[in-house]
Amino acid sequence: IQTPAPNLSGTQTTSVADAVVVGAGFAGLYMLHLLRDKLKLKARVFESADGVGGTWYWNRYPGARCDIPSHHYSFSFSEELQQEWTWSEKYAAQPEILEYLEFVARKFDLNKDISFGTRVSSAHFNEAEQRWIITTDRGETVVARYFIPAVGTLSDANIPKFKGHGSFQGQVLFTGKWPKEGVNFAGKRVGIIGTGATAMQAIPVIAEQAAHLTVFQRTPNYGTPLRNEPMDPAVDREVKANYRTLRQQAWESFAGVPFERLKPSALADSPEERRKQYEACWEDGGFSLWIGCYGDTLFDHTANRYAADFVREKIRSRVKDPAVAALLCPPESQAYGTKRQPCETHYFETFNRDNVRLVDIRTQPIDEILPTGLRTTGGEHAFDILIYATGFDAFTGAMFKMDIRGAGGRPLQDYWSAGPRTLYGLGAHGFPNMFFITGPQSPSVLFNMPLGIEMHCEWIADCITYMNAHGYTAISANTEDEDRWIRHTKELADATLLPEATSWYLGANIPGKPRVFMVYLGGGKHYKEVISRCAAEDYAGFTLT
Ligand code: FAD
Ligand code: N01
Repeated sequence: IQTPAPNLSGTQTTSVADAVVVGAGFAGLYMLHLLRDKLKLKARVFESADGVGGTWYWNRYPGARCDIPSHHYSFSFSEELQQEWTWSEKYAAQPEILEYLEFVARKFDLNKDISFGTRVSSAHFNEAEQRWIITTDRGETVVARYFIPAVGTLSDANIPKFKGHGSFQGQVLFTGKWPKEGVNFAGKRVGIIGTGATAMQAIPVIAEQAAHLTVFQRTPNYGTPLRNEPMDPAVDREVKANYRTLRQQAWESFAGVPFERLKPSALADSPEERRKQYEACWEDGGFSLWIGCYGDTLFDHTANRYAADFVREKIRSRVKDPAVAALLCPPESQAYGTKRQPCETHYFETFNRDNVRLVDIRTQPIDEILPTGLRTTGGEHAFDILIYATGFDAFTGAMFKMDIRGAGGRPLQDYWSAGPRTLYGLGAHGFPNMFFITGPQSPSVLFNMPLGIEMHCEWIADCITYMNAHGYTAISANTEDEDRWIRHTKELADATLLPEATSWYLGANIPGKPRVFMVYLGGGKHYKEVISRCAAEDYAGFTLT
């Protein structure tokens, strides 16, 4: 299929493509493979990093690893790939996941169509030509029919600007932009701000290497053990012999990972049965206690409190100093698992070490960053290295870093000023031919992401195939269908306890961001049925022209 060069007065056209994809993580890589190798389109990918990997390129902090088993946290689209690649651990660490994605890029010869070290600065829709005009920070302009920002939901760093920001004279690090060459902590005093999933992975490893580590905690977290282990070759053989069934089970599950122990309700069990079930899930590790234990943990306050009490009891049993344990225990007012459940390895035991100190910045907030460290309202803390493990401006951060303008020159930032508006997390009204991958209002971050990414990339590829076959040049979501989907997403979220938390799911971690629950909670299986039906009904809910 040839895209004719458009005649755009006043626009410097340096190249033409059928599609431009932004980002070369799981999403950008698979999207490129489908567009180029299945649809035979000319696709260009731009990636600001100098290599593939996305999350796994940037997050090189000590302890970084996935918390969905590697056999699941991987592409399923190629049986050959599944058989060829062997994971060394149950939960792969960052270097291995990066190696895997580099392997995928080599295997499918993807690098030749990716421009690395290139940031997309803007994407404007030209209505007359029905094309996107995409510009990069290297001065390149590409004109394309389709614009697919695969920029990641968790890729835009949230670095709080405390008073004195920038004045620290030692080394400053952000976990999501960790230096490639690594960091030597030997003999160093380190301060780390944040106790989310990232910090919980990094803290135990850094504590073993540094002379001293000060942890600044605003909100304690219900971490549970990951229980990583070397890959048992027998397990690997078994999985590879039955991969199809395993993936099918994943699709049948709520979050894209099957859990064998899941029971409907914690309220239906006696206290003895409940304890047995909690202990078994605790021993399983990973997300078992969170979403693989009782179906009502995230729906019912009483069921949630049973689980929360259980985790608090475990924290107290792991931390020797009762005062420190009390600080590490989330209060009863904070429901269990309504912030994303962090999986940890010796996190709580780390606070038994002599070289680790926990500072509660909820009661004594950070006052100022100093050249030598920082000052809280309780006193000064000196260190050589300051780490921000303060998370991401999720979903919209990376999108808004680009100047995206749809029909009529309307900025996406304006259209989404009260929170993201999408149909199925795939497209937005007035932004024709722009597709999101794991966008807001899709299962996205509450689903096994490589599988969710595959589902979206395949839907997009099928949609483009359909448009070409029927001679359509543009597709855009209908406003009323967006309204319906947004309402439905909100209703589902409101039926759970999740919107109670001040989490990044709601944008609550970013000052001034609208508080809108951005994840579709109807489960991956149901969601897949919804978007498949939409496609089967000639993309009902979208207008094709
Ligand atoms: P990303 O991997 O974020 O890739 C987006 C890419 O877009 C980046 O490389 C970025 O540089 C590039 N980009 C952004 N803006 C621009 C621009 N303007 N111009 C050019 N390039 C741009 N999910 C799970 O399901 N299970 C897990 O166990 C899990 N573990 C995680 C651990 C960590 C530490 C983090 C941060 C996330 C984790 N996630 C996990 C979520 C993870 O982000 C996804 O699983 C997946 O890697 C996302 O892939 P992606 O391609 O959509 O986005
Ligand atoms: O980010 P977070 P993350 N002053 O936002 C604190 C995935 N992931 O990078 O809770 C003081 O969860 C903030 O405090 P509070 C996973 O989806 C997966 O840890 O807002 N503190 C919190 O403690 C995860 O959910 C893995 O009170 C401030 C921390 O910084 C997502 O990525 C591993 C602050 C940020 O926690 C994000 O996790 C890592 C301020 N102004 C990440 N601002 C796996 O295991 C923020 N904080 C697979």
